[in-house]
Amino acid sequence: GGRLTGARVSTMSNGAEESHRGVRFPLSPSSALVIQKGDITEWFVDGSSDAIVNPANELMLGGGGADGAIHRAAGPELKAACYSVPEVRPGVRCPTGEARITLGFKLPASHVIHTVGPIYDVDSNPEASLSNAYRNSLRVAKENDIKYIAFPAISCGVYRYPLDKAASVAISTIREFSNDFKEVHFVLFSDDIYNAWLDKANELLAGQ
Ligand code: AR6
Repeated sequence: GGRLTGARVSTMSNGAEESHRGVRFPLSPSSALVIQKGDITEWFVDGSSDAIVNPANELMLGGGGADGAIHRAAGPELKAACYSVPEVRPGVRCPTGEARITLGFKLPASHVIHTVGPIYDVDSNPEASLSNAYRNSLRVAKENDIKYIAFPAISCGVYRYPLDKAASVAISTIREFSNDFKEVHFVLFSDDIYNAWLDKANELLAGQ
């Protein structure tokens, strides 16, 4: 599970709390951002309405990276559910910056929110597109009464978004929803991304 219960916790001078589960930054009295290393396909919060976010492509029928791992872990029902999402134009089920929700099937999380980040070198406004991908994922989650949500580093793999810039967009967009979720998690696959996110959160959220 992704929750911090039972963890050994130490409070840092900027108000963040660190434990073996990652680092927790308060966003409001009832909400926190949690940054942790790990595999997003394993993330869930016991007994709660939870969702993981899938960094997909516009066709929404699977791919490499986290998308491939999520589809493998969810089983073939996920691809069938994605196939049922109507195309908005040929080959496009989810335009860049938008989000769609399905169930999680064999995943431990109950829902998957599929979003499409920008291809950094191709998109005419990658910052706006990445911000929209986070914002629309959170909107769809809110509409579905999800209280715990986990993101990977959208666009930071195959789509080659620079890590420091991506961390800045991710954390500042999540801040817009500081009263809407109990916990927003980043589950990050590698040390370089985890460290980029922690540095940015310390810069943007210190002492809140
Ligand atoms: N858990 C958490 N993070 C992961 C996992 C995992 N299991 N696997 C990879 N990552 P990417 P994008 C990290 O490439 O850049 C797909 O083919 C990875 O290290 O998955 O948005 C889609 O179908 C990286 O930091 O997504 C699209 O065509 C981050 O997740 C395209 O790739 C995102 O990397 C989307 O590219």
